[in-house]
Amino acid sequence: MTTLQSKKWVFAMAAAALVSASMGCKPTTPDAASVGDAAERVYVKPGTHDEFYNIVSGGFNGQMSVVGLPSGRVLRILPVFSAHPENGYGFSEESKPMLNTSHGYVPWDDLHHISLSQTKGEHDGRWAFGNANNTPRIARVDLKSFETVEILEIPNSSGNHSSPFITENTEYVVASTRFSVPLGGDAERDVPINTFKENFKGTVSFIKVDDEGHMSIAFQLVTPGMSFDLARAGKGKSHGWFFFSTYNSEQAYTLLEVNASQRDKDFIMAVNWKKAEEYIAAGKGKMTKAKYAHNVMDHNSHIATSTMMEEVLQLDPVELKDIIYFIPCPKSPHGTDVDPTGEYIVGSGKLAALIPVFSFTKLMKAIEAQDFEGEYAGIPVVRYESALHGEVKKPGLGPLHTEFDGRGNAYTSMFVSSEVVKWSIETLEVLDRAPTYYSVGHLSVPGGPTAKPHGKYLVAYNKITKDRYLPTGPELTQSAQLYDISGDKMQLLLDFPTIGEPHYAEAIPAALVEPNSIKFYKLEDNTHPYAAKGEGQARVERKGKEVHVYMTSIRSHFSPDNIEGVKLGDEVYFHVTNLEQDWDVPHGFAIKGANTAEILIMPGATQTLKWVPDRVGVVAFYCTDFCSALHQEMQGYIRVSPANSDVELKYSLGETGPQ
Ligand code: K7E
Ligand code: CUA
Repeated sequence: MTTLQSKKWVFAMAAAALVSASMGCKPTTPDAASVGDAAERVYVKPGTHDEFYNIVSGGFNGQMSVVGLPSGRVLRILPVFSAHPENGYGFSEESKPMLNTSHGYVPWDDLHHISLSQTKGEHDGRWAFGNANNTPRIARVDLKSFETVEILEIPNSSGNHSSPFITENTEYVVASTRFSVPLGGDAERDVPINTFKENFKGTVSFIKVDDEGHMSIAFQLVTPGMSFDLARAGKGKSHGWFFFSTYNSEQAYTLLEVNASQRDKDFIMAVNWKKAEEYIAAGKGKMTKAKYAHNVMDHNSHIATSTMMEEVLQLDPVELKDIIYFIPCPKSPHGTDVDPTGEYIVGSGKLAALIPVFSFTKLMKAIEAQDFEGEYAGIPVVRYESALHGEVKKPGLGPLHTEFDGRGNAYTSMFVSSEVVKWSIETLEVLDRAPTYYSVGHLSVPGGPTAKPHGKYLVAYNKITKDRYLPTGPELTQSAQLYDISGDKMQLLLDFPTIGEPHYAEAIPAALVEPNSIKFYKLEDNTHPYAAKGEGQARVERKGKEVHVYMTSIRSHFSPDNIEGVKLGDEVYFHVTNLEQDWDVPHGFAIKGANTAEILIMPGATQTLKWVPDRVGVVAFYCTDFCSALHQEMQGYIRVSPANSDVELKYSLGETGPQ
């Protein structure tokens, strides 16, 4: 970027700020803490820990990252929907089934939103859920091991954006479709695109989460064809309801940037899921054919299995009254967010010049009084004014997402005017605004989406970085910014780079997660069929063309480390068991010519690398993780002979031949 372009950019940002100023709210420069003061507030002394875990979506990288707050240090990258070169996720034979779908193996997806499990509306530190947008799925990460342990594909969905938002006792996570498409069998799906209005439908799936965390699709609502964008569960008084933002109520199927911005208002869809449960209990709803994968990682064997599911229960909310209602919401709402009390529902219309705040109490009264302004595709539309608590006037440009601090304040991100705007939920007055650098997307306050936010900090995840860091070619790291929100004025404390492109993130007090963190897997609980639980069990077995190496690793050798009798045409499976029973001692395994990858084996676990030798010779393998002073000695050799050779299969450790 030239200086000139960079100046232009700065000018554009200034112009955006001016526009918002001319709208009647003065932008303030951040009430910046003095440098020394800010540095002290984010400084985490060597040897001490951060106060919060920030679980951050990676967007187009399909991962989550774990960041410490307030330091902004990246602690870990968690592979979820993408194969990961750091630990072999998606490459090892054990983990490959995690990325299986009804379309086959999908090694890369797009993860936008995080939901942490809750009990009674508060974080409980058990699981983090994430959504795959492109091949619709929901994943569950166990916060004891920080591993992806379950992935459920969502059938009849296309673009799983409005997902995986969660109810206050983790009864359900939801997944709704961004793109409406024709549903049903081949004949129903093979229709002209311009028959959108007649043939295209949306779906909203409610996924049951049981006490162990296991997910299953409880039911799917088939909705009018439109786009679902985001969602939040009711809580407290609105428990039992769920709110979804929608756009493209125009039902456009081409040039959406124009054609889906025609109507003055789209909708927030209110779903009474307790009502849906009543209908199901009364035997309503229809089992329909659907093909979707359910993948589970077994905790003891560390082997994932993928099961293809065949049906899903669907409900038609046009026919089954009182499950859904529409609330008009200005101009293509993006975020819809529910305040900690559950009374207020905030709609953020990306193209709107105000932020409407709806009242759950008023919504219930309006529904009871049938105070409707009409119907949309057979669903009642509540009168806007009847459900409205009030509007935040001239908040800024391009409102996207809102978080809460538990002290009666809301914080909304303004994508176009690049700022965070703090306002009072009760009076709807703008209280403060702070610039972001630049074009902010989601915000995260620790506990922000729960009934009891922890307040204290707010992180802004920005879409555009431009000049904030040293340039690294055409692509720059995305950028996050940490604000102190404990006082009346927001104070910018820290910029930090992110992994991938963060969309939503949640932050949870370290005290709810840290004490439960697993240090190693117990060898005695390892049920992997190819585990060697001691060097005495290390061996090599031939089964036709397959050679299975039951290998162990411990500081600082593999057993066996000399193998002969492998021939061209064989498939060699290295099943490596890490015998260590100590925290933070993984071993790695790499062998030349492996077309899959390397593997990294946690203490007590077994992982498998498949290797098909393609030439005769002696090939070295070695440990890739620096595990001891003699790590460089942690190696071995395998001899590969011609296909017709009669070298017999043998293996050893520490045996030397004639000198
Ligand atoms: Cu606003 Cu995908 Cu939640 Cu990004 S979405 S910012
Ligand atoms: Cu094991 Cu290095």
